[in-house]
Amino acid sequence: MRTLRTVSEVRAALAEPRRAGRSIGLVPTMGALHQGHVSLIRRAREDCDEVVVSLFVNPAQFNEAADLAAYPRDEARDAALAADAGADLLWAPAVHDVYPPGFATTVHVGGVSESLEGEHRPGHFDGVATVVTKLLVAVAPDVAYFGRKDAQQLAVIRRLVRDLALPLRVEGLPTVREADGLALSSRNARLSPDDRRRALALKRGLDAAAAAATAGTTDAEALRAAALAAMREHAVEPEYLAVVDPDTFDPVADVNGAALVAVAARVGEIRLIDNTLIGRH
Ligand code: PAJ
Repeated sequence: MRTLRTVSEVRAALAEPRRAGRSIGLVPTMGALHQGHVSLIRRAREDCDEVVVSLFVNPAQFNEAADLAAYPRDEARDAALAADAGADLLWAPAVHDVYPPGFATTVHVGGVSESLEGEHRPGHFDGVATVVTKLLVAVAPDVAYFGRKDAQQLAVIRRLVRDLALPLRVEGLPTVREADGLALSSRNARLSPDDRRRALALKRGLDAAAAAATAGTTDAEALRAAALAAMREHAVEPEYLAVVDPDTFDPVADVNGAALVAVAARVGEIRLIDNTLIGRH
């Protein structure tokens, strides 16, 4: 596996494989790789001839300076994990490679980016959409891989790719979890032992909503109430807890097709998100 820094290096490295008709898969990450990231890289390895993993802690998508400062960084460890999972190229640019002096462009995806994460993290999805556009344009992959753990991000990226008619397929892969159900996240390492136990509130809340849906409840308020009660058993209050359409992220009042239950909560200092699909899907 080779490590590259600049957009020109990436273009040069992919020119020959592209000429030879080899398929290219891209897995965008911010590093601190865990088994969730590894599942995306492995899938790209199965599907594609050339696997590119990008590693860039994107300042533009952090709406809290402290969160950006505390974000774990260990390129050597990430490089070893990416290579082991089957990556051919690791693109780990510096901030000035992605945002050279005078950079003045923002990609804004309307609609789907406005609720939930968009409301609670102002500017976050503009930062995500801008950097992902830059990664997609530089690598020009046939397939790009994202996790359903960040369901709204996935919906924003699908909208972006459709709206700009970018010639690639977007794959959304299932959330990888710890044995007890906690969704893997680079931020989990920063939970204290007590908060690690309380962090289960999110999954337990989602499970309660899913169980109520399976038992026949379709009213979103009743589903939310079931989830809230389960979360409170762990002494966690959600920042938001919503039943939404999985494509538009508009609220759903009565679930009669597929719906997504999405939750965000602060556990100690750490902000966590999770979601689950309910209904017919
Ligand atoms: P990051 O948080 O590093 O996540 C990179 C990819 O891994 C995302 O597509 C995310 O949804 C996926 N992922 C994270 N945890 C997962 C889990 N437990 N199971 C399955 N997949 C998981 O998301 C970002 O980086 C950034 O916003 C990025 C898209 C790279 C743009 O900067």
